[in-house]
Amino acid sequence: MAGLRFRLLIIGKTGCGKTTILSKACGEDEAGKGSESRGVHNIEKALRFKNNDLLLVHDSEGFEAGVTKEFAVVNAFIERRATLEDVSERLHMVWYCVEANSRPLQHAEKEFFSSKRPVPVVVLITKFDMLIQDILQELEGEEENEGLDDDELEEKAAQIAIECFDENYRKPLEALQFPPYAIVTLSDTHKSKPDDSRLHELIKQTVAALKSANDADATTQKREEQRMLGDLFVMAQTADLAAKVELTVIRCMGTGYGSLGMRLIDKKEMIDSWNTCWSSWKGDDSFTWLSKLLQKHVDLSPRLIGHDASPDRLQVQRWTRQLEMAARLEQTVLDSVMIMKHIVLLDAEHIGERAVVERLARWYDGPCKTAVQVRALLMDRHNRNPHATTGLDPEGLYAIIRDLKTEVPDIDLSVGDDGADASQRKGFQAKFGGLGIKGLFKKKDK
Ligand SMILES: Nc1nc2c(ncn2[C@@H]2O[C@H](COP(=O)(O)OP(=O)(O)OP(=O)(O)O)[C@@H](O)[C@H]2O)c(=O)[nH]1
Ligand SMILES: [Mg+2]
Repeated sequence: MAGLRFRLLIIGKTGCGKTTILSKACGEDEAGKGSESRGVHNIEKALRFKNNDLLLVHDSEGFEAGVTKEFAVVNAFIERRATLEDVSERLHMVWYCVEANSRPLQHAEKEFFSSKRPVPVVVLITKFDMLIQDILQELEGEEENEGLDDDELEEKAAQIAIECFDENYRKPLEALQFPPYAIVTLSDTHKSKPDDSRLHELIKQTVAALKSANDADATTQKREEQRMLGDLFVMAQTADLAAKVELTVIRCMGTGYGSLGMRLIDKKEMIDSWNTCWSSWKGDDSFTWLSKLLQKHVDLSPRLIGHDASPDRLQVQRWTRQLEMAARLEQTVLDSVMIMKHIVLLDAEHIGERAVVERLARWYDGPCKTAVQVRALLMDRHNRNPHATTGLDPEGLYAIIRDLKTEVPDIDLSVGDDGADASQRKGFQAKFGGLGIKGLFKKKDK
């Protein structure tokens, strides 16, 4: 996969929210133009993103209704790009954006989905929050709603918006000759901390669309290629951390169970799966440094299941030897991804601050409650079947940490003499949201 970039085309009318979605799902536009260059795009010129070497995005040229020139440009682009033999030049995915409103499906959509496309397409119904707002305003003016309080009114509006989506978009789109793989509604994408923008659903459906793009008679090589593209997209996207965690667990376990023993997991493989988070480090010895740091606080930690000094040593002695080895490997995988998750939440821009990362890893290995929980969950699973000779499958292993809440470090992670700088502080706040980050930026003791 080395050097390969995921190539995405995003189309939709001017102002429907394309640039905003890209800023959340792909990172910051390298040219830093944001929404300034609205409406004017050259579809051939791929956008790149800061600290993200895995993604190229083509933006449509103010794609408007049906038979216009732009429609022909987009069509020709897809036809040519999506059928290229060379996977690095090929178009891998189309996001077709439609702004939510109460109008029925437009001619452009009907036309677009009336021909077979040689590439998976997902429809994004954007600004769904605005549709709800419009409906809410109408409801507020209606006599029959006078007895409802604000929450009840909002709930009613949301319900009507979903019905409207079903009638105006989902059903008509699904009835077209070559419907999109999936239709995802997006809300409040422009807000820095939306309650639920559903961007993670967009990531999930995009990956599913890639994996399902094979015909029944697709060759093994083709299937493998699509699977690889799905993984590449998960690494490249910046909107769904859980997807990165899952992929990392699966990839680590894929290489881990071949020969049980005191084998350590492949840290490079693991760090690679978080690629966008580390790309700003490229070119120096960061990978080696991070690998060693993880080994020290994971593979060589006395927290490891089966350690002589651990209080549940007796329980583990009832297990088969193979199960003990498997459980230890599982714990190293989960500990590593949990540390990585915390590092990412620190803010990718500042991962270069080694002192901060090291302090965080030490915290995980010490007072962090998540680490204790991970170990307890694994112990519980295996105590149920101590005679097993194999450990958990990757999905089962991921399920152990899927619902764990992110624990915010309550230690001093500040950098430099004056504590964290303002931009780092902002990064933490954006990522951790309202999780109570007080105490993160205590000034360093002099
Ligand atoms: N209410 C609401 N507004 C949004 C949402 N997403 C984007 N916007 C706003 O819509 C406006 C247009 O968004 P852009 O992302 O620039 O749209 P675009 O499709 O890239 O537009 P062009 O580049 O001109 O084609 C901006 O003012 C955004 O803040 C959303 O989910 N809800
Ligand atoms: Mg734009």
